[in-house]
Amino acid sequence: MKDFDLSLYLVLDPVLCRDLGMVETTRAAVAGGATIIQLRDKDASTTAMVETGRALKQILHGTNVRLIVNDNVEAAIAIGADGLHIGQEDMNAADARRMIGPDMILGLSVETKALASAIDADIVDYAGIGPVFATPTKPDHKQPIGFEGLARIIKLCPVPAVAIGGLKPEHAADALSAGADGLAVVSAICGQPNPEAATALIAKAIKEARQ
Ligand code: TZP
Ligand code: MG
Repeated sequence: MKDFDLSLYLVLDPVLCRDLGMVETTRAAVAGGATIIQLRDKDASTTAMVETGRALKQILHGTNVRLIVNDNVEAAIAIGADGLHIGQEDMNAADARRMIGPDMILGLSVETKALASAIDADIVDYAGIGPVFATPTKPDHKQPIGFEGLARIIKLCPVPAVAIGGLKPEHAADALSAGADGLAVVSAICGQPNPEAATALIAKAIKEARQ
């Protein structure tokens, strides 16, 4: 069993993080209680991804916080990241698994019940499910599913799931009740005046929702 904690999953956005930067935002988020970090930078070259990824890896060294790289298999491998996250339009999960080998974590974005049912738990380690709400952070996102849709999709999902899309601290209880193992957020942390405090608020909400 792979060791990763989806509770508070920070997905980095280079534009929202422009003031503090993705590396310092990650440092703050880890101090605030983030449990897993995704480097997501759609426009970066592989070289730039690798450079940022290595800096992130240094920050995460000695913590239990895992580093996941979005889409770019080459960068994920070069960084020595803990995992790769792919969307439905990126690459076939089986092909991704062959490229990254058996030990790296593989995450897959899932927007529908059919896609959740199609997951092979021998290939994919977790699913990112959403968007729960419409969000300006991902302008091309699919139809929002709400917490009811989230619950219906998670029921059919054979792997741990993290909810994403417009999530704020006040959504922790609903996301967890729907069966999610955690909340994935971008704008609730990236670009916040105090990312550490913003992360701590979400961590607290998750902790309270679990009690
Ligand atoms: N995938 C589905 S929604 C989304 C991604 C990457 C963006 C979520 O951003 P935010 O700011 O947490 O709504
Ligand atoms: Mg993608």
